[in-house]
Amino acid sequence: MDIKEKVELVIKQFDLQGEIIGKSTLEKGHINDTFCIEYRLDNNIIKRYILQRINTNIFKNVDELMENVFNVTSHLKKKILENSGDVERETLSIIKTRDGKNYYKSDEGDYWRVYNFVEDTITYDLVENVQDFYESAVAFGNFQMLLSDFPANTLYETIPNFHNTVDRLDKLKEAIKNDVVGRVKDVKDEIDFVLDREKDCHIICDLLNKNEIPLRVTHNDTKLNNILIDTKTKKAICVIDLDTVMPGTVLNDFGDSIRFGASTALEDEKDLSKVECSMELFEAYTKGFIEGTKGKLTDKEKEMLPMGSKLMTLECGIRFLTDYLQGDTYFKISREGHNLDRARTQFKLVLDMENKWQQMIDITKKYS
Ligand code: ADP
Ligand code: GN1
Ligand code: MG
Repeated sequence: MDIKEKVELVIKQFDLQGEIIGKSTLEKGHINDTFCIEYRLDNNIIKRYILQRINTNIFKNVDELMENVFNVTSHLKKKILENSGDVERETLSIIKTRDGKNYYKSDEGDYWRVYNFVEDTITYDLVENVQDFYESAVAFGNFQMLLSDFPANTLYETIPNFHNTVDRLDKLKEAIKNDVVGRVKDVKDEIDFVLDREKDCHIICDLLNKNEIPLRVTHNDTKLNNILIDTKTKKAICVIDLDTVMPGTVLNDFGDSIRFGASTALEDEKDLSKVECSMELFEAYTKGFIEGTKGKLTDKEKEMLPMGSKLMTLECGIRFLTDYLQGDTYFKISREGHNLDRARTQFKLVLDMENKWQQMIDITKKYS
């Protein structure tokens, strides 16, 4: 059965009304398969939904994952209502199956879920203007605060050691040793780049272990295309992709946004001369994020924001490189060498941040 036929069958399992008039694939994320399904209701109104096939190669326990998403979105809805916000637009809503479940498991063993489609929004892979990036920072900072009283002990760890940079480095070393697809010989420079920074990989893990920074409920995947921006008001209104909401550190959430959004080029740009970490964008995000977190960050957290940026970028590069060495089994690719291109942009960004280090520190101090 091809994917179109699967989609056809699967949507019948969800509690959706009306006549289906359209189906399309959304290509943004690297992990799940995402579709937009369009229905016409009896009164001629058009209603759209997001249908996703969850990547079970990565998310091993969908039941736990969906329990997390349900509990987190329920918590967010309560908070949004308290703040007189719009619950339909400011967070995801799970659409249940006809038998009242948060997801559907097909006979073939695929797991599917449906969310409300948040209309009149856009996601960016590259910042188009500084103000949008600032707005996304306020929203991600605010998201962090909305979850500050979420009971962290009720959350399942959907991907163990997700942002354990030391573990990521160990996995890279293992991939180098095994060299299953014979690519190690082609990436000596990239490997050396990482190994030269081996010590850095320990910094955030050490801070957490020594309780010098707090463990919080964090999003863990705060790239710009995981936030929906209202096309009319230009405000960042809805944080999506909640699969990795888990206990973590705010340094990673901040850093992940910087590595993706403060870059002057796409994550997979082949021409590395185009890839820089823009200090204008770094400043806008720092200002917005610190404002969005409403004074809740500790002095140590603020001090370490530049380090969070560098290490999340390095870690992401390590992950792309590892996947390249393992034969591209984790991140979706659409061309030969795609993961290597991605790894290279991350390393170029790390280098650029190192060159601009004092500037990054000064900017952070200015808003602390
Ligand atoms: P992945 O885990 O593969 O990154 P996402 O959940 O981030 O998947 O979804 C992929 C893309 O689909 C997003 O970047 C966004 O553009 C779009 N999208 C996802 N959920 C919604 C939604 N509820 N409303 C509108 N667009 C959405
Ligand atoms: C993946 O799901 P998506 O595309 O938003 C990945 C992130 C990486 C990112 C790199 C669950 O994010 O950790 O930083 O790609 N998500 C998962 O673009 O591994
Ligand atoms: Mg995503």
